[in-house]
Amino acid sequence: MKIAVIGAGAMGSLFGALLAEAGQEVTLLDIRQDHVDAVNAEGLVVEKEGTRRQIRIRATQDANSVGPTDLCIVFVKSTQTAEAARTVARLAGPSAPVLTLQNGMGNAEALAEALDPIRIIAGTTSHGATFLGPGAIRHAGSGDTVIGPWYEEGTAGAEAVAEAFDKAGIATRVVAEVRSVMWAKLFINVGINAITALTGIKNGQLLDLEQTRRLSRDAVEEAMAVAEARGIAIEGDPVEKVFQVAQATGTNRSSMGQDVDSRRMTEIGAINGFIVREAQKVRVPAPVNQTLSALVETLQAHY
Ligand code: KPL
Repeated sequence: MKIAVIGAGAMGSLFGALLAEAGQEVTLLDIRQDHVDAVNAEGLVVEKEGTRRQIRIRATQDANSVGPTDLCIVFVKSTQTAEAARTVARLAGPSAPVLTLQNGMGNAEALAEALDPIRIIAGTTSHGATFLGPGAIRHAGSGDTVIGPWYEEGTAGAEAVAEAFDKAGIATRVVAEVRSVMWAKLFINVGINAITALTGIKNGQLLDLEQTRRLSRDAVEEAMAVAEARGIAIEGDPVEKVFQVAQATGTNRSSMGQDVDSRRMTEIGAINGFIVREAQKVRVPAPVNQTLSALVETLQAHY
């Protein structure tokens, strides 16, 4: 399968490398020249639990040199999805599926504005990865990947993608109703990302103090009220799940924490900011998410 990964940060590079290692014809498309040059020169270095693999994979900054592809996987930051959608429209085969596994909400919608919506597959992944520098990532932990069609009734396109992922060691489940899975992941990001980004702590440290536990719980409960008002099915106890993920990824900095540390724009608008906008639509109060959003926006405005 000819695959393009749009956005080769930690997660895009990881998925691309695992698929390339399994024999797929993968190209990483990224704007960072130093990363592209390093990957082309030496392969992508993947560190995992003290081991180090060097995986041969093609990388480029030039979308015109890539297509037509059988599958595009979008991994850019949510702030860049609209632009990525235009790139995908140029390089993907006319009916090729387009998969988003990005954090936050609004990405599938942005892709669906530029591309035939029935091609779009959305999902979540709980693999952990950190960008170490040009040409190198750390695979911090394996997790589940869940995907499903964004609009279409059938799951045929998603099944083919899941098969390729499974062969690459990326355990993947296909569901018919992907929106509630994406909300479940959103609750996790709502409860962890902004708080860790603002305070400089690691995910696990969120559990150490009653103050951060309460903030996290309040933010997630507001998000749950919004989800309920939108008719989204909520499974299990999302607050408990947030605490479990914080524990399981305890030594990691969240992706938003890493963004703030490196003075990059964050995905706040697709996470707590998304909750604030949805809350306004359904007239549910969301003061904690509003405050977290305002603080992260202020922080990044003053880099
Ligand atoms: O998805 C994540 C992120 O950092 O964006 C979590 C699950 C919080 C892991 O760090």
